[in-house]
Amino acid sequence: MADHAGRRCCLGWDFSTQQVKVVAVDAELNVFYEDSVHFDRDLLEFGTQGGVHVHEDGLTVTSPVLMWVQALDIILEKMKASGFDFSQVLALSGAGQQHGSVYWKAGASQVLTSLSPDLLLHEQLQACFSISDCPVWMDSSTTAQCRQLEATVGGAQALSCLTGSRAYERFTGNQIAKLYQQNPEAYAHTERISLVSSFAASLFLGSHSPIDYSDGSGMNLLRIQDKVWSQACLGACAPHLEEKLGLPVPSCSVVGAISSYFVQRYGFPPACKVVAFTGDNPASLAGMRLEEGDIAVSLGTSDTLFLWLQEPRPTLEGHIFCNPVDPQHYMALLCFKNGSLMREKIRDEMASSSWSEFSKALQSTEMGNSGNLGFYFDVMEITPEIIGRHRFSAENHECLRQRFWPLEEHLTTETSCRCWQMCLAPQCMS
Ligand code: XUL
Repeated sequence: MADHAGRRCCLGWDFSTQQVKVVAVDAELNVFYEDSVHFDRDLLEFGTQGGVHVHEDGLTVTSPVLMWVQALDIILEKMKASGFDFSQVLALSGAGQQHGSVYWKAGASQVLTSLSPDLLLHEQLQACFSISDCPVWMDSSTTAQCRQLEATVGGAQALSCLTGSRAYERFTGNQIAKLYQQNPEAYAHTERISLVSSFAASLFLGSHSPIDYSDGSGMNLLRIQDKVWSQACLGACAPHLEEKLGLPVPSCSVVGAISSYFVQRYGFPPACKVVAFTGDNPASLAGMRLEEGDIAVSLGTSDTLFLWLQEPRPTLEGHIFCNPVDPQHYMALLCFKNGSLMREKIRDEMASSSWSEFSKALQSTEMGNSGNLGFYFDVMEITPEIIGRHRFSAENHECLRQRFWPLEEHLTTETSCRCWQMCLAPQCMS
């Protein structure tokens, strides 16, 4: 028996881009158990890189939904094998990468409520999804749908005032619109659309778990002031969308008790509560106990900067989400796509895959690198919308520019110019 037997606890789950992770926390908030499954390393059969598949167009990015389910099976089995005392788990909740969407096929809820404890989840949920590859936050293939949505509600600023953000390619409403336009049959056969967070909660709940206000704010569909779906936005994206999304709930809601599958297979107590899962950034704001005036920077697969806000003033750059801790308040977020994967790539290319070599190279030049600057965007960046590697000398001359055709063609003249100005490229300042 593990040494934590009899220790009451809560479980926290993280369904992020590259892994699924669990922590067990006791009443004094001590983390006494941690485990993770890394998609690329531990689930080789799905062939992901960084947890995703980047499609040939360079813009479409997806992850297999059954990979996420199987990762959960693996962790739970590891916990069981290590003697983890599931009977002491009072409640669980979790976080998911934001914006990604899961499409449950008609009949899925029936399967969820009648799972056999003798089989693993992924063995029973094979036929439950109308599409096997889910669009995730790294996707930037929905520019046409974004422009349609903005046009419907009176422009980018109007959409931002309504939903907290202008239309962004990765935001779920635009992804749903693309699915509806390109694969109307799959859309018609979908009984429920979840975010990655509410999908993960649904597995534990044994039924469709609602989307929470905070993660729901990353869809371009939720009216962030009154926390209801915007009929105008729903109508612009796809028909019958409201019934496929269900009603959104506050992020701290208890959505129900754990499903009998987990009670019977792993020994969870039947009264174990499932608290709504939310997006990874809102969860970080809550977990870091941010207060008004604090700013947090998170360096991960995506780099983000976020803060607690009382009064939202949505603009054309960045996002306002409903606050996960206090539903009367808000949070602001900036997201950068070229985060840790980009840093690791440069480390591998320039410093023999070693951070200590990388640090040595950094220390070999004076701080500030004599004014020489480099910007590295191997995938289409979100803030600002730009791609390519750009290096500038102290005199503001571009010394090296690696272009990324055909993706650069995707940039409109207006956004390219805005990006160039941010990079201080002399040729664009004229
Ligand atoms: C936030 C965003 C990313 C994902 C990554 O808007 O797109 O930070 O949440 O997990």
